[in-house]
Amino acid sequence: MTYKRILTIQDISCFGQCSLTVALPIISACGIETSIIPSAVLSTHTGGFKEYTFNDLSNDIPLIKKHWEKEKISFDAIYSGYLGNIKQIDYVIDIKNSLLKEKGLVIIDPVMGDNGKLYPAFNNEYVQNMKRLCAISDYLIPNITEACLLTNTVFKVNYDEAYINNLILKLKKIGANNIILTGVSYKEGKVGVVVCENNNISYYEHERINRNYHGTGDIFSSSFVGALLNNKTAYESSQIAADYVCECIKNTYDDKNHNYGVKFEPILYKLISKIK
Ligand code: PXL
Repeated sequence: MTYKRILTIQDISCFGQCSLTVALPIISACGIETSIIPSAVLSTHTGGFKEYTFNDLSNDIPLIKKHWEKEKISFDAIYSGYLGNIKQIDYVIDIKNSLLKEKGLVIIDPVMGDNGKLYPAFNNEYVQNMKRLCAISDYLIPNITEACLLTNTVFKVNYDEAYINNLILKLKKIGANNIILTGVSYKEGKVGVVVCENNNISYYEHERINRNYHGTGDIFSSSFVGALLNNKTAYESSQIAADYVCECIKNTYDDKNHNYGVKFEPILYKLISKIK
């Protein structure tokens, strides 16, 4: 059996069940050696908490890269999520060029916003620079908000298949290879993932659970990555990841005190059973 090594670059939100505190356990549980570069350390995520701390770790990134180059450390895949600033976008591109194995995979979740709005830390300049990172992706995993920001498209709550296909087309023009567009809903009570894999577009639809939690995008992407590196197709990986996110929301729904993230840990075994 092959044993793969991935590098994931995103922030550590010390409390809040998102970014590295979900990516590391999920990808590791999928049987992949998981190295990390924390882009920043925050006391919590930026959704719903006030006065969070933010310690930018940008200066460490080139030093870590230099050390790893000397040690001849390389990766089968690189997966980036929430980044702290524009400089870090260039660092991820640089790391891809120096530490990714030949034929290694680049998976980019262009974390910038949701529900039609940018997250508080970002601005238009960041969005413009994010396009350069998306251009080198083998797999790009935006939600509709991020897809609109990246393609200068007006965000719509109600849309049709033509609108979604146009978003996919525009993302391909930016240079993304395969696209996994999350949160696409054509019917009341349903939501799903549009997957453009090797230029074929398919759609995985499932039930919509009417509650939004932070970190579910990171859980989707991390589960997707875990499945993909276990040789599932992008469609299969999307299906597995979407089902797991639904299970995580259901596992949290009844606990009114738990609103900052989802309780993914007790049901990690459900994810693994679909992958192995
Ligand atoms: O889940 C995405 C995410 C990651 N990291 C931080 C965030 C968010 C979303 O708000 O604030 C710090």
